[in-house]
Amino acid sequence: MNITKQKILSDLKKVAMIMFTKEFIDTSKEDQYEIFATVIKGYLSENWLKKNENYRIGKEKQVYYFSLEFLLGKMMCTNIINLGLEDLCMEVMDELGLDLDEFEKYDAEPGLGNGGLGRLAACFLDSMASIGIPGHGCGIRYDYGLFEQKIVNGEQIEGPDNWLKNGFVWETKKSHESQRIKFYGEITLKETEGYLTPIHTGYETILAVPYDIPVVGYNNKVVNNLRLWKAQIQGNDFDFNSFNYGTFSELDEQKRKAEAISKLLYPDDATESGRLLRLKQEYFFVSAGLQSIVSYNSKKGIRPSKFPETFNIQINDTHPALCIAEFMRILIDEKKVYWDEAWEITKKVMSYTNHTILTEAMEKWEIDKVQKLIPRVYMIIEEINRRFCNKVYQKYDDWDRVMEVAIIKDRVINMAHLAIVGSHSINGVSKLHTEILTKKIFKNFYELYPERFNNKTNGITHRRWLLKSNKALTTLIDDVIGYSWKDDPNLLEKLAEFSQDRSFCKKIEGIKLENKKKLAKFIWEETGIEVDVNSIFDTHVKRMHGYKRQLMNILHIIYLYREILEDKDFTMHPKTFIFSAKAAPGYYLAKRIIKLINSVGNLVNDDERVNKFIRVVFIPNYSVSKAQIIIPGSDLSEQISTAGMEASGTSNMKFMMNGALTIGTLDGANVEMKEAVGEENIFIFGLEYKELKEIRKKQSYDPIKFLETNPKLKTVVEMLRDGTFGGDFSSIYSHLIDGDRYFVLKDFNTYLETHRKIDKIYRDRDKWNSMVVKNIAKSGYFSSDNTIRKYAKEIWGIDN
Ligand code: 26V
Repeated sequence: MNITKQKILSDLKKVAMIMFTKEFIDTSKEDQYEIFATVIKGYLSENWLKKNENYRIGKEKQVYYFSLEFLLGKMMCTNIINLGLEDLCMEVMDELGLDLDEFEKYDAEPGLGNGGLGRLAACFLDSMASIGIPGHGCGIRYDYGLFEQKIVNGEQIEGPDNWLKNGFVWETKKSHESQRIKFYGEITLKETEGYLTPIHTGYETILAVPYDIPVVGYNNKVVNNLRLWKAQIQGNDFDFNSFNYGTFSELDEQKRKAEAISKLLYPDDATESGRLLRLKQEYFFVSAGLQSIVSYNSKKGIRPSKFPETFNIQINDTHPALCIAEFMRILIDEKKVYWDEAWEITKKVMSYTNHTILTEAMEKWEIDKVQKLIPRVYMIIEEINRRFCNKVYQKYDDWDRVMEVAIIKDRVINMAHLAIVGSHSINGVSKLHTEILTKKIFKNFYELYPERFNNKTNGITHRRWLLKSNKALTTLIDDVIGYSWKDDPNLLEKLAEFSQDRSFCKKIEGIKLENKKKLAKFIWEETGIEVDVNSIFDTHVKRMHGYKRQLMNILHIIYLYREILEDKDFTMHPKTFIFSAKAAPGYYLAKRIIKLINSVGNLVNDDERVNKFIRVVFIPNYSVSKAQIIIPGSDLSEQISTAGMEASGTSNMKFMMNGALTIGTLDGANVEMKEAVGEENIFIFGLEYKELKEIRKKQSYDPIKFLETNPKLKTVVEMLRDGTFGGDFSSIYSHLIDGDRYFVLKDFNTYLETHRKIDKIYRDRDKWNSMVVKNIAKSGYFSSDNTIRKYAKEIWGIDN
């Protein structure tokens, strides 16, 4: 299709007429957005429809990425960029006197994820399409995404994220491809023709209706599919023959119950993890996705034995781990494959990615719940466990050993164990994380199946995180090294030659300043706080969690506050500390830290003796679109988790790509960032994983004793309970001195020193700029295109 300015203009006219029976220019701004987005959707639809041909389904291996979360962010602009229509659309907007940025405000934001894991899934979809891998997403179409955060009196208040309220242009409902999901009931096994056939009676059926979202590849005519399932009651229409008010209200109740399944995304939270509705969600989308994949392949005449050559299923964390048992169920009960063959097929098809080593985040389900909700699937899990345990027993002749790896123990199912036993590949998301998996968390499994374990360091898509979010930097890079880096971000490396080129470095500095101005304006609009664009923008944005140590950052700010007040000769380059973070609704400590940041902020920002040096800003309701403004406008990226606890981190890579320097611990992908850019171009501090391991083993960390030798820090900590900040922060105080498992105080001094070092280097503008350029140059290594190529080759058996 040849798209020209004229064509877009005439399509806008046509679509306006069809949708609103009006001339385009006579419609409202919001309607104009919808018309425009519909026209763009039309352009991509041709290739979307053709995807089957493109990929020669049945001949080329397909990948299905199963994930409970896809944190997509707004899609209009990235679709335009990937379709190669950016310049043309700009021209059209100019001609019509319109503004694309204004249109973007009306673009719905699917925030269907909690944080890193969901955003990674979105970056992976973008990369699979862009490098031409037939990879599709499978998830849930939640009516409500992650809660909306408001800050009232410095505290987090949660509200619903009604992201669908004005519709979502990019999706297409595919009712005719709906699937039936069975819950509850009883199973009896009946022997017929040599097979044990399960007879399922008394079950409830929920209808899973698919909504497809196009995933547009970058300039390559590929459009993949993200399929999100919505839960509905079966048979939407009422039976008017048997209609009476009694059955009507019963139906209403059933409808409400059924639709609850896809009502909302759970905020990751230990207290929520045991909820039945969450388990229902997991089985719901796993079953819908697998049934649709199998029925599609069966219709194409592909036999189960050929499934491993035809498709691969990537399990994103343990949330879709029921895939293993459900796939077995389909193969055995519906396709009549014998157990042993079905098991071999399952293992070849499935692969599992682990995203956390935090024990409280490891999914476990009580067998009573599973047995009741999905009785047949439970029987299969039991059988998988029985066979696996027998094998392990045969190998070690030691029941203790068996119990360490058992899938079912103490009447709970360990979902990670199920995922490992049923997959041919298990991967961590950074070198350090994978090492911890094989040496510690899954050590016993590594001994059993060393060949299954591998590392795939996370990545980010430069299309959203540079081309879209930092247009000025994109253009400058084009001018200096040409355009080819956009297809191959590894070529950003060419920028390294310019790290000593003063005029180039000044341009980089100029772009940063412009982005800081945009961010400053945004901060003003969001918080009413005025910030100085010449100060260092020091940014800490991610979920609020103990291990991410926002607390260490705010303690450092309190420390500076005191120094400024007490030391007449105090000086530093002014700094603006920027935070944005959502806390899980039931995570009390995290919520208190939000309150503390806001309270300290009020004190600092209102005190003229202090605010000439430091200011503190908390931007409410962190989201993908806010990240797209915050990250390009930052100078310093805070990646200060307790070593060993952040599996990878991905915002670290986004900041790097946008020319912010990192202050970080040797944790997750920071380790590899240091390797890539060299230790002189990153600010690493703090205890390493192995050192912390020793401290834990010897139990040699005593915060109270530690504070005795650090009087200044002690005063800071005491301020948490002496009323300086208004509220009661004694819970944070107690957390810090009662053997804090995140070692905040232990790493504090080196953190402080590193900030002092940064202060000095920042004043040497040439040095700083040259470090910035080196970081941008090496950031291409962390492109998710690289990551996906490795998944394709080493896990999915696809050579691209
Ligand atoms: C889950 C939970 C649930 C229970 C309460 C506490 C808690 C804390 C963390 C989590 C994490 C869930 C998995 C996750 O999002 N992991 C993140 O995955 C990213 C992509 O691989 C990775 O970059 C982050 O380091 C990792 O935390």
